[in-house]
Amino acid sequence: MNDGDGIREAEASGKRFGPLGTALVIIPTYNEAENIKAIVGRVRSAVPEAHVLVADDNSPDGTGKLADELAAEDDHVQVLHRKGKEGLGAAYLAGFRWGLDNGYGVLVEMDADGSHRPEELPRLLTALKSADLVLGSRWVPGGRVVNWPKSREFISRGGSLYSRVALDLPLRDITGGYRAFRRETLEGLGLDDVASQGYCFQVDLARRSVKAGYHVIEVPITFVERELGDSKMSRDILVEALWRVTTWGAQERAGKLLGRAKRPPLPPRS
Ligand SMILES: Nc1nc2c(ncn2[C@@H]2O[C@H](COP(=O)(O)OP(=O)(O)O)[C@@H](O)[C@H]2O)c(=O)[nH]1
Ligand SMILES: [Mg+2]
Repeated sequence: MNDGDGIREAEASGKRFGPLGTALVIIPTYNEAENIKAIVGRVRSAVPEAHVLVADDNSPDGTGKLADELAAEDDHVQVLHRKGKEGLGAAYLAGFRWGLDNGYGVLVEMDADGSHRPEELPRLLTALKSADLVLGSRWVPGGRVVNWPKSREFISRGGSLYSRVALDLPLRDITGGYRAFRRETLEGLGLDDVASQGYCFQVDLARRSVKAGYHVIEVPITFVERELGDSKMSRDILVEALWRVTTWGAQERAGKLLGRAKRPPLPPRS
Protein backbone atom coordinates (compact mmCIF):
# COMPACT_ATOMS: atom_id res chain seq x y z
CA MET A 1 0.00 0.00 0.00
CA ASN A 2 1.81 2.96 1.35
CA ASP A 3 5.12 3.37 3.08
CA GLY A 4 4.68 6.57 5.05
CA ASP A 5 5.61 9.27 2.60
CA GLY A 6 3.88 7.52 -0.29
CA ILE A 7 6.78 8.17 -2.58
CA ARG A 8 8.68 4.91 -2.72
CA GLU A 9 5.62 3.05 -3.96
CA ALA A 10 5.24 5.50 -6.83
CA GLU A 11 8.83 5.03 -7.88
CA ALA A 12 8.30 1.30 -7.86
CA SER A 13 5.43 1.54 -10.36
CA GLY A 14 7.86 1.84 -13.27
CA LYS A 15 5.72 4.40 -15.12
CA ARG A 16 7.55 7.41 -16.52
CA PHE A 17 6.22 10.84 -15.64
CA GLY A 18 6.92 14.15 -17.34
CA PRO A 19 7.92 17.30 -15.45
CA LEU A 20 5.29 19.13 -13.42
CA GLY A 21 4.16 22.49 -14.73
CA THR A 22 3.01 25.45 -12.65
CA ALA A 23 0.52 24.54 -9.90
CA LEU A 24 -2.87 26.20 -9.47
CA VAL A 25 -4.31 25.83 -5.97
CA ILE A 26 -8.09 25.99 -6.25
CA ILE A 27 -9.86 27.08 -3.08
CA PRO A 28 -13.67 26.82 -3.21
CA THR A 29 -15.41 29.20 -0.84
CA TYR A 30 -18.84 29.74 0.56
CA ASN A 31 -18.92 32.11 3.53
CA GLU A 32 -15.24 31.92 4.41
CA ALA A 33 -14.67 35.62 5.13
CA GLU A 34 -12.90 34.78 8.38
CA ASN A 35 -10.54 32.34 6.69
CA ILE A 36 -9.79 33.53 3.17
CA LYS A 37 -6.98 35.94 3.89
CA ALA A 38 -5.06 33.55 6.13
CA ILE A 39 -5.34 30.57 3.81
CA VAL A 40 -4.25 32.46 0.71
CA GLY A 41 -1.31 33.94 2.62
CA ARG A 42 -0.28 30.50 3.86
CA VAL A 43 -0.37 29.02 0.36
CA ARG A 44 1.66 31.90 -1.03
CA SER A 45 4.33 31.43 1.67
CA ALA A 46 4.43 27.64 1.51
CA VAL A 47 4.72 27.39 -2.29
CA PRO A 48 5.57 30.86 -3.65
CA GLU A 49 5.68 29.74 -7.28
CA ALA A 50 2.11 28.34 -7.18
CA HIS A 51 -0.91 30.38 -8.22
CA VAL A 52 -4.19 30.52 -6.30
CA LEU A 53 -7.72 30.52 -7.69
CA VAL A 54 -10.53 31.30 -5.24
CA ALA A 55 -13.80 29.85 -6.60
CA ASP A 56 -16.49 31.74 -4.72
CA ASP A 57 -20.21 31.02 -5.01
CA ASN A 58 -21.30 34.61 -4.38
CA SER A 59 -20.91 34.21 -0.61
CA PRO A 60 -23.35 36.44 1.28
CA ASP A 61 -20.62 37.25 3.83
CA GLY A 62 -18.46 39.04 1.24
CA THR A 63 -15.73 36.40 0.82
CA GLY A 64 -15.63 37.18 -2.92
CA LYS A 65 -14.89 40.84 -2.29
CA LEU A 66 -12.11 40.01 0.16
CA ALA A 67 -10.65 37.63 -2.42
CA ASP A 68 -10.77 40.43 -5.02
CA GLU A 69 -8.74 42.61 -2.64
CA LEU A 70 -6.12 39.87 -2.31
CA ALA A 71 -6.04 39.44 -6.09
CA ALA A 72 -5.59 43.19 -6.61
CA GLU A 73 -2.36 43.19 -4.64
CA ASP A 74 -0.92 39.85 -5.82
CA ASP A 75 -0.64 38.72 -9.44
CA HIS A 76 -0.47 35.07 -8.29
CA VAL A 77 -4.06 35.24 -6.97
CA GLN A 78 -7.21 35.09 -9.12
CA VAL A 79 -10.90 34.92 -8.32
CA LEU A 80 -13.63 33.01 -10.10
CA HIS A 81 -16.96 34.57 -9.21
CA ARG A 82 -19.87 32.19 -9.59
CA LYS A 83 -23.59 32.99 -9.58
CA GLY A 84 -24.63 31.28 -6.39
CA LYS A 85 -24.23 28.19 -4.22
CA GLU A 86 -24.01 25.14 -6.47
CA GLY A 87 -21.95 22.77 -4.37
CA LEU A 88 -18.29 22.13 -3.78
CA GLY A 89 -17.86 19.88 -6.82
CA ALA A 90 -19.37 22.36 -9.26
CA ALA A 91 -16.99 25.05 -7.98
CA TYR A 92 -14.02 22.70 -8.41
CA LEU A 93 -15.09 21.68 -11.91
CA ALA A 94 -15.29 25.32 -12.93
CA GLY A 95 -11.87 25.88 -11.33
CA PHE A 96 -10.37 22.86 -13.12
CA ARG A 97 -11.68 24.12 -16.48
CA TRP A 98 -10.28 27.58 -15.81
CA GLY A 99 -6.91 26.10 -14.83
CA LEU A 100 -6.75 23.80 -17.86
CA ASP A 101 -7.74 26.64 -20.20
CA ASN A 102 -5.01 28.78 -18.69
CA GLY A 103 -2.27 26.21 -19.13
CA TYR A 104 -1.53 25.08 -15.56
CA GLY A 105 0.30 21.76 -15.23
CA VAL A 106 -0.97 20.83 -11.76
CA LEU A 107 -4.41 21.43 -10.26
CA VAL A 108 -4.68 21.28 -6.47
CA GLU A 109 -7.85 20.98 -4.36
CA MET A 110 -7.69 22.71 -0.98
CA ASP A 111 -10.38 23.80 1.53
CA ALA A 112 -10.45 27.41 2.69
CA ASP A 113 -10.84 26.66 6.39
CA GLY A 114 -7.27 25.58 7.21
CA SER A 115 -8.09 21.87 7.50
CA HIS A 116 -5.71 21.21 4.61
CA ARG A 117 -2.43 22.68 5.72
CA PRO A 118 -0.66 24.56 2.91
CA GLU A 119 2.65 23.75 4.63
CA GLU A 120 2.11 20.12 3.55
CA LEU A 121 1.60 21.00 -0.12
CA PRO A 122 5.31 20.67 -1.03
CA ARG A 123 5.13 17.01 0.04
CA LEU A 124 2.06 16.40 -2.15
CA LEU A 125 3.77 18.05 -5.10
CA THR A 126 6.95 16.03 -4.59
CA ALA A 127 4.89 12.84 -4.61
CA LEU A 128 3.12 13.96 -7.80
CA LYS A 129 6.44 13.88 -9.65
CA SER A 130 5.93 10.13 -9.87
CA ALA A 131 2.13 9.83 -9.87
CA ASP A 132 -0.94 10.90 -11.82
CA LEU A 133 -2.90 11.86 -8.74
CA VAL A 134 -1.89 12.39 -5.11
CA LEU A 135 -4.43 12.16 -2.32
CA GLY A 136 -3.72 13.79 1.02
CA SER A 137 -4.73 10.98 3.33
CA ARG A 138 -5.83 10.96 6.96
CA TRP A 139 -6.09 7.21 7.13
CA VAL A 140 -2.66 5.93 6.05
CA PRO A 141 0.17 5.49 8.58
CA GLY A 142 1.40 8.94 9.56
CA GLY A 143 -1.91 10.62 8.72
CA ARG A 144 -4.15 12.01 11.46
CA VAL A 145 -6.94 14.39 12.37
CA VAL A 146 -6.76 17.13 15.00
CA ASN A 147 -9.75 18.38 17.00
CA TRP A 148 -12.30 16.03 15.52
CA PRO A 149 -14.92 14.46 17.75
CA LYS A 150 -14.81 10.65 17.70
CA SER A 151 -18.24 10.62 16.03
CA ARG A 152 -16.96 12.57 13.01
CA GLU A 153 -13.89 10.37 12.73
CA PHE A 154 -16.10 7.29 12.83
CA ILE A 155 -18.29 8.62 9.99
CA SER A 156 -15.30 9.63 7.87
CA ARG A 157 -13.40 6.37 8.38
CA GLY A 158 -16.62 4.41 7.84
CA GLY A 159 -17.38 6.32 4.63
CA SER A 160 -13.96 5.58 3.21
CA LEU A 161 -14.08 1.93 4.25
CA TYR A 162 -17.53 1.50 2.75
CA SER A 163 -16.41 3.13 -0.52
CA ARG A 164 -13.24 1.04 -0.57
CA VAL A 165 -15.19 -2.22 -0.29
CA ALA A 166 -18.24 -1.27 -2.40
CA LEU A 167 -16.15 0.13 -5.25
CA ASP A 168 -13.15 -2.17 -4.85
CA LEU A 169 -10.65 0.69 -4.57
CA PRO A 170 -7.15 0.23 -3.10
CA LEU A 171 -7.37 3.52 -1.20
CA ARG A 172 -7.74 4.50 2.46
CA ASP A 173 -9.03 8.08 2.32
CA ILE A 174 -11.55 8.31 -0.50
CA THR A 175 -13.65 11.25 0.70
CA GLY A 176 -10.79 13.63 1.49
CA GLY A 177 -10.44 16.87 -0.41
CA TYR A 178 -6.73 17.69 -0.33
CA ARG A 179 -5.46 16.49 -3.69
CA ALA A 180 -3.03 17.26 -6.48
CA PHE A 181 -3.80 16.25 -10.08
CA ARG A 182 -1.58 16.38 -13.12
CA ARG A 183 -3.43 18.24 -15.85
CA GLU A 184 -3.27 15.13 -18.09
CA THR A 185 -5.16 13.17 -15.44
CA LEU A 186 -8.08 15.59 -15.41
CA GLU A 187 -8.03 15.83 -19.20
CA GLY A 188 -8.17 12.05 -19.45
CA LEU A 189 -11.00 11.59 -16.96
CA GLY A 190 -13.73 13.47 -18.79
CA LEU A 191 -15.34 15.73 -16.23
CA ASP A 192 -18.72 16.41 -17.81
CA ASP A 193 -20.82 14.03 -15.74
CA VAL A 194 -18.88 13.95 -12.46
CA ALA A 195 -21.12 13.99 -9.38
CA SER A 196 -21.03 17.52 -8.02
CA GLN A 197 -21.90 17.47 -4.33
CA GLY A 198 -19.26 17.35 -1.55
CA TYR A 199 -18.28 13.77 -0.74
CA CYS A 200 -19.75 12.28 -3.96
CA PHE A 201 -17.47 14.50 -5.97
CA GLN A 202 -14.35 13.31 -4.17
CA VAL A 203 -15.33 9.63 -4.33
CA ASP A 204 -16.30 9.92 -7.99
CA LEU A 205 -12.97 11.49 -9.00
CA ALA A 206 -10.98 8.90 -7.03
CA ARG A 207 -12.88 5.97 -8.49
CA ARG A 208 -12.67 7.29 -12.05
CA SER A 209 -8.92 7.78 -11.67
CA VAL A 210 -8.32 4.24 -10.40
CA LYS A 211 -10.61 2.66 -13.01
CA ALA A 212 -8.88 4.64 -15.77
CA GLY A 213 -5.60 3.05 -14.70
CA TYR A 214 -3.98 6.21 -13.36
CA HIS A 215 -1.31 5.88 -10.72
CA VAL A 216 -2.94 7.20 -7.56
CA ILE A 217 -0.95 7.44 -4.34
CA GLU A 218 -1.81 8.53 -0.83
CA VAL A 219 0.43 10.82 1.20
CA PRO A 220 -0.24 11.17 4.92
CA ILE A 221 -1.57 14.53 6.09
CA THR A 222 -2.58 16.10 9.37
CA PHE A 223 -6.15 17.34 8.93
CA VAL A 224 -6.97 20.15 11.36
CA GLU A 225 -10.63 20.88 12.09
CA ARG A 226 -11.64 24.45 11.25
CA GLU A 227 -11.47 27.02 14.05
CA LEU A 228 -13.49 29.75 12.33
CA GLY A 229 -16.74 29.70 10.35
CA ASP A 230 -19.14 26.80 9.88
CA SER A 231 -18.98 23.53 7.99
CA LYS A 232 -21.18 23.45 4.87
CA MET A 233 -21.47 19.70 4.77
CA SER A 234 -24.93 18.49 5.64
CA ARG A 235 -26.66 15.25 6.45
CA ASP A 236 -28.22 15.36 2.96
CA ILE A 237 -24.78 15.46 1.31
CA LEU A 238 -23.70 12.46 3.41
CA VAL A 239 -26.83 10.45 2.62
CA GLU A 240 -26.52 11.27 -1.08
CA ALA A 241 -22.92 10.04 -1.05
CA LEU A 242 -23.93 6.78 0.64
CA TRP A 243 -26.67 6.23 -1.91
CA ARG A 244 -24.44 7.01 -4.88
CA VAL A 245 -21.60 4.79 -3.69
CA THR A 246 -24.06 1.94 -3.21
CA THR A 247 -25.48 2.46 -6.71
CA TRP A 248 -22.04 2.71 -8.35
CA GLY A 249 -20.95 -0.45 -6.54
CA ALA A 250 -24.05 -2.36 -7.68
CA GLN A 251 -23.56 -1.16 -11.28
CA GLU A 252 -19.95 -2.28 -11.29
CA ARG A 253 -20.78 -5.70 -9.89
CA ALA A 254 -23.59 -6.13 -12.43
CA GLY A 255 -21.20 -5.05 -15.22
CA LYS A 256 -18.60 -7.60 -14.12
CA LEU A 257 -21.20 -10.39 -13.90
CA LEU A 258 -22.58 -9.60 -17.36
CA GLY A 259 -19.05 -9.41 -18.75
CA ARG A 260 -18.41 -12.85 -17.32
CA ALA A 261 -21.67 -14.25 -18.74
CA LYS A 262 -20.86 -12.88 -22.21
CA ARG A 263 -17.38 -14.40 -22.34
CA PRO A 264 -17.22 -17.18 -24.99
CA PRO A 265 -17.12 -20.73 -23.62
CA LEU A 266 -13.69 -22.35 -23.26
CA PRO A 267 -12.72 -24.59 -26.19
CA PRO A 268 -13.18 -28.34 -25.52
CA ARG A 269 -10.05 -30.07 -24.22
CA SER A 270 -8.48 -32.40 -26.72
N1 LIG B 1 -17.79 27.55 -3.93
C1 LIG B 1 -18.32 26.71 -3.02
N2 LIG B 1 -17.56 26.28 -1.99
C2 LIG B 1 -18.13 25.44 -1.09
C3 LIG B 1 -19.46 24.99 -1.19
N3 LIG B 1 -19.71 24.15 -0.13
C4 LIG B 1 -18.56 24.10 0.58
N4 LIG B 1 -17.61 24.87 0.02
C5 LIG B 1 -16.21 25.09 0.43
O1 LIG B 1 -15.61 23.81 0.44
C6 LIG B 1 -14.65 23.70 1.48
C7 LIG B 1 -15.00 22.50 2.36
O2 LIG B 1 -16.22 22.74 3.03
P1 LIG B 1 -16.41 22.53 4.59
O3 LIG B 1 -17.70 23.14 4.97
O4 LIG B 1 -15.20 22.98 5.33
O5 LIG B 1 -16.55 20.95 4.66
P2 LIG B 1 -16.06 19.95 5.81
O6 LIG B 1 -14.60 20.23 6.02
O7 LIG B 1 -16.34 18.57 5.26
O8 LIG B 1 -16.88 20.29 7.00
C8 LIG B 1 -14.68 25.04 2.19
O9 LIG B 1 -13.65 25.85 1.67
C9 LIG B 1 -16.06 25.59 1.85
O10 LIG B 1 -16.14 27.01 1.89
C10 LIG B 1 -20.25 25.46 -2.29
O11 LIG B 1 -21.42 25.15 -2.46
N5 LIG B 1 -19.63 26.32 -3.16
MG1 LIG C 1 -13.84 21.97 6.48
